[in-house]
Amino acid sequence: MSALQIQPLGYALGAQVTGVDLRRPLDAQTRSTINDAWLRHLVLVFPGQDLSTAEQIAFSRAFGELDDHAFQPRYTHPEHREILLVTNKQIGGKPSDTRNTGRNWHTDLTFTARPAKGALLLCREKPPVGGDTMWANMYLAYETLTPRMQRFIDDLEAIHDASLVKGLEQRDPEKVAEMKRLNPPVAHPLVRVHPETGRKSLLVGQRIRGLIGLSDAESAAVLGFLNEHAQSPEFVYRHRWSVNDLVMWDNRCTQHIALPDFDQAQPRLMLRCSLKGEATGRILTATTSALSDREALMQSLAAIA
Ligand SMILES: O=C(O)CCC(=O)C(=O)O
Ligand SMILES: [Fe+2]
Repeated sequence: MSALQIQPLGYALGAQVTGVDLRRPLDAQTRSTINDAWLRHLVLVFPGQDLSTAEQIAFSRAFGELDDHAFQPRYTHPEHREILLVTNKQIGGKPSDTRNTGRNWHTDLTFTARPAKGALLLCREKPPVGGDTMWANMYLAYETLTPRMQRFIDDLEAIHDASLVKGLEQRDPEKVAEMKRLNPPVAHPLVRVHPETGRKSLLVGQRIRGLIGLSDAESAAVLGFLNEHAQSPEFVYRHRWSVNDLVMWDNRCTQHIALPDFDQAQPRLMLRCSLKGEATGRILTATTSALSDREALMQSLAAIA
């Protein structure tokens, strides 16, 4: 019999999972219990998991194919492309390019055609205070809109843009240029249907350039409202990290932000595996055909230049 325990951490989302040693291979029953809890609570915290890189990769693989982070060149672990280093520690004598990762509300990898299914982030070093991460429940963000507003946004598409990732100007210009080259603007539905639960959720955040079919002014007003709504404190779980916390989030129905509220002289080291998601995006190039509203698209693209 398993001693696995699941304890909610927040009303909107978040639960703590104890009584399981993630260094050991998962049996089918435990995997399925964890997956069910993940779909229900969206963010799972596994405290006290002193995992090697290989063990983190093995556990993550139980929940899907891993991304090799090819879209974010050279930000990965030197021996394991599956591990993204999110750290303010110097790498090779140079400031880390991930020291300011996740500083605005976002959903991972929406600047690619395949936003992540989820991610598993292991805390290895942390400052004595601060450096928390917040997640918000995007099912609730959608479900608390009026039916009239839901109908208005249900079939809209948003343009996600890697150049809106916050803090790019502080990173190595060569890497930033490569990241932008690899990631042209991409359109995603503003309202997503979760492939496992069938529930609708809002895909917003601060990396969106505009809404296809609306003018710039209309986009700004609608996105301004939706973003403010989606960040409502009652949709949020805020995690205060301990070393060896592994946090696993469902990226298909949440957004998150990593807070810079800590002494940057103190090391913070997080290791992330990203689960490959479904291709929901449409890369926007000048040659993209069969556009629903070509004129509005061209206007949006012109604004990017
Ligand atoms: O550093 C963190 O707490 C999270 C950063 C982030 O956004 C991510 O790893 O996806
Ligand atoms: Fe992130």
